[in-house]
Amino acid sequence: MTNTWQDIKNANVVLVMGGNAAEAHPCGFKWVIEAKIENKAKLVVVDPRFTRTASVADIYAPIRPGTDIAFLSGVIRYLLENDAIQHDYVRAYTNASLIVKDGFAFEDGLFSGYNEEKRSYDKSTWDYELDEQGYAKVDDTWQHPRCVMNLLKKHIDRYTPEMVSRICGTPQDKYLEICKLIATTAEPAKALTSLFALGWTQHSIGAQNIRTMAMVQLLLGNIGVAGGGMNALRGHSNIQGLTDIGLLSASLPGYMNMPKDGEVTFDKYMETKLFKPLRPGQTSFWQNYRKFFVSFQKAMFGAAAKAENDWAYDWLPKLDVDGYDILRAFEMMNNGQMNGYICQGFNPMQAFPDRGKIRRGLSKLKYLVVMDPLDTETANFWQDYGPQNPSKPEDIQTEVFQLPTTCFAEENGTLVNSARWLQWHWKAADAPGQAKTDLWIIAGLYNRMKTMYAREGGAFPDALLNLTWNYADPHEPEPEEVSKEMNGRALADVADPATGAPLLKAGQQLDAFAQLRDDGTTMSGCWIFAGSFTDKGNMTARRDASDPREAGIAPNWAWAWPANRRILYNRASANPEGKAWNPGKPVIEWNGSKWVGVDVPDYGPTVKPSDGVGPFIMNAEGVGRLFARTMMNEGPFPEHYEPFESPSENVLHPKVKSNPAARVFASDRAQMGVSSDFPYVGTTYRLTEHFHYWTKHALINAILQPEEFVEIGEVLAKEKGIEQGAWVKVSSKRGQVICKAFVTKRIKPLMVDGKPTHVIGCPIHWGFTGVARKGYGANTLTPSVGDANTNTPEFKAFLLNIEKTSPPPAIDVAQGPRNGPQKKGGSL
Ligand SMILES: Nc1nc2c(c(=O)[nH]1)N[C@H]1C(S)=C(S)[C@@H](COP(=O)(O)OP(=O)(O)OC[C@H]3O[C@@H](n4cnc5c(=O)[nH]c(N)nc54)[C@H](O)[C@@H]3O)O[C@H]1N2
Ligand SMILES: Nc1nc2c(c(=O)[nH]1)N[C@H]1C(S)=C(S)[C@@H](COP(=O)(O)OP(=O)(O)OC[C@H]3O[C@@H](n4cnc5c(=O)[nH]c(N)nc54)[C@H](O)[C@@H]3O)O[C@H]1N2
Ligand SMILES: [Mo]
Repeated sequence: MTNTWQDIKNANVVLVMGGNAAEAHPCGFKWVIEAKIENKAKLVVVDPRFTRTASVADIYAPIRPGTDIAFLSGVIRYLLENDAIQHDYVRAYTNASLIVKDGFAFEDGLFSGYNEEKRSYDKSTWDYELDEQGYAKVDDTWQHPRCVMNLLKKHIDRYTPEMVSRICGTPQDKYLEICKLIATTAEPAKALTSLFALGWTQHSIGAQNIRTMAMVQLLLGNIGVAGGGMNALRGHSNIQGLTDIGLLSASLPGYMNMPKDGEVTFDKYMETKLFKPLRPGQTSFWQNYRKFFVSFQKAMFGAAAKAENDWAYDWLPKLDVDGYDILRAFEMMNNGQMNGYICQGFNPMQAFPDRGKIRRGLSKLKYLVVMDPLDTETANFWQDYGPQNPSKPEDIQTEVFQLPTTCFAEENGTLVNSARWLQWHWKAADAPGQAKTDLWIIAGLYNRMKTMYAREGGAFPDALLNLTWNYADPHEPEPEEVSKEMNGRALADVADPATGAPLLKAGQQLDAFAQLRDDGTTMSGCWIFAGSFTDKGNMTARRDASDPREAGIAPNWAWAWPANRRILYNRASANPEGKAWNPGKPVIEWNGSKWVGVDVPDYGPTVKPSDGVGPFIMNAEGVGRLFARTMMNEGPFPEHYEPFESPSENVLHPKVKSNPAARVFASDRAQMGVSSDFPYVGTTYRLTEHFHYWTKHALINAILQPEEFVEIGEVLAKEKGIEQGAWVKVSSKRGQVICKAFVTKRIKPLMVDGKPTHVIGCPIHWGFTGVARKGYGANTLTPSVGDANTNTPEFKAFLLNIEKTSPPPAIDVAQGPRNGPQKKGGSL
């Protein structure tokens, strides 16, 4: 989230599109209700299904899964055509006036620079025209045909209301009603908040869905202000923390990049990191990259990371591909290129697409380690045989090690929530049985490997042997110790570079990332967390809920990265002179000598409004990007592409149907179905009553939602002769699920390009372990194709068929895997 949960109450319009907050975020959703009641906010919901969120909406519109870019591009067209943009904001705080290079082009669905063989772009034309000093050229009058504003107008011109309705199946009157309401927030004192989750991310054009909305928000002047923002409602309680500390395979902590194998030296690596400002006087904050990186290396390798060895740069792994994401890992397993796999708190048999492929991959491993408090489908993958899985358990040679762990309630630690708050939690109970903490297990693995390397040597012992491991008990580090390490501390006395005055004493915990140094005198495991655990104490354990100005900012509750800032880009809440756009809800303002307000300002108190420093301090141009330069892999502007499996042609450019840069392996392409065999659109989602694949192990949840089902509309049910509760066979090119049909009024056929299109909804929660009835799992059906930027699988739009069928033979709930052998227990 750029903003916070509490801040939602400040919105005038709440747009829930690409998610179902009332069901997936029921606690946070109270702030939407608060906005409706206290702030007279209007709630708009755009979802293929009429959800519980939709049930309290002022306007609900249906949409065909995978077509949000067309819808939102249409919104941009509407805003520009009706002059409903916040002009002063757009001029001062976006790149609308910057001039793009000659040579940039878009034709027949492709941007300039496409390489069909590699399925990727040479992005060199997707950039600004520079002047002699290396600054982007500007035309404030918006006359230049290649200024971003004019290119944008041209690009979105095709998305007329007729075209939007033709692609999305959304009735035109509903769509225009929504455009009109969204447009009201172009007023400086009005804000719209965008709440989204997987309905936008889980597509082959997922990241561009979100970008399109970010562009809408920039045009409306809704970023950085109270009640505005782009608010990703995140999933697991600590999934924000997962990305923050660099657990994605191509990242290092704090959103730094893992080195690539071409970056053979530290200097070469740094060449692409220090973004020189693209406009005069801009902050371009990543210029501090070296400080963050060197401090990270000092946290990793301590005294062994020295200037002479380039801070042990050589000890970091180098990527030979874009990243070892999960789709790639399973592709490699299937190709026999991966021997072992450690699943820590991960159940890919349930969670990843094309379950047949997941199972085949796991079957080829030599060993599989599962660290989990529960007995998962992944740990038992070898049991899941039957009609869809020809291999028998005795034919699978994979050795499975199950290491039972504690769960969050059985240990101390922090969770980072969607609002970027690090919140400490306290252990509530001892773990049962032989369960051990993840820290104990990882420490055990590390200590054993270190001993083996020290004793026997090995191909590359340096990184392992030099890893910092200064914990009081090396066999079980305390969460507090790890948190302090993430925050970072001074390794020597540090002086203020400007005045020479002493700033930090050796050993002192850092108060802020501004104190980080690139000379080896500071260390920090994750620079954005600097300030979370200082010598004053554990800031994440703070529980003061007071909110002095009722602004929706409780500055002393937990700690938010960066710098305890609650609203990102909050400089944009004030006009270029430093006065709040919305005097009723100011965030920060210039009082003549400094920045004051309810939140921690974006940058230092001495930066005057007249200095002209833009609010988007991470960007080299200092402004928000309507044209995304070289950032995205499929284009600097968003474009509508069909899902990889879709019943519709791409009416904008039939030759380029789907995202030309999306991640798809050849073997997966062969597994794509066509609409003549699979005529309906499938989508998958969660239910309030279950949390993923855990709660089927809990009796109460298993009683609330006992068994697998799919939802279909009444029209389709009638066409196919399927009664309420009938057994159906739901199939895709990759597999089939036999479950009950739930016939509902909440899913209606959509008229897409003149044809009725039916959506089949598949909740995701059932499998073959736990106490709920056994199910196949929705990912038996889903395709293995990933977004071009994030590799997030396309779980939300694919092709299905559905037929009435007789009950499957093994529905006795006391049996084990539906397709598998008898197993004791597991009855409801
Ligand atoms: N009770 C419960 N809560 C949870 C979870 C859980 O398992 N159970 N899981 C947590 C996790 S990990 C996550 S990531 C979040 C996910 O939170 P959400 O993303 O809100 O959850 P989903 O149920 O996947 O809902 C996605 C919604 O998007 C809609 N949708 C599908 N395709 C499209 C599309 O193309 N366009 C639009 N506009 N909408 C579309 C679906 O109909 C559905 O209503 O939930 C978290 N909260
Ligand atoms: N078709 C389809 N597929 C989806 C989705 C969808 O919408 N549609 N959503 C996707 C999303 S957003 C997500 S997040 C994934 C979720 O996929 P997973 O994260 O794989 O699923 P979970 O069941 O949430 O969690 C995995 C395991 O973590 C264990 N665990 C809990 N606490 C701890 C702990 O402290 N330590 C350890 N070691 N283990 C622990 C749980 O017992 C559980 O078995 O599913 C994805 N798959
Ligand atoms: Mo998630």
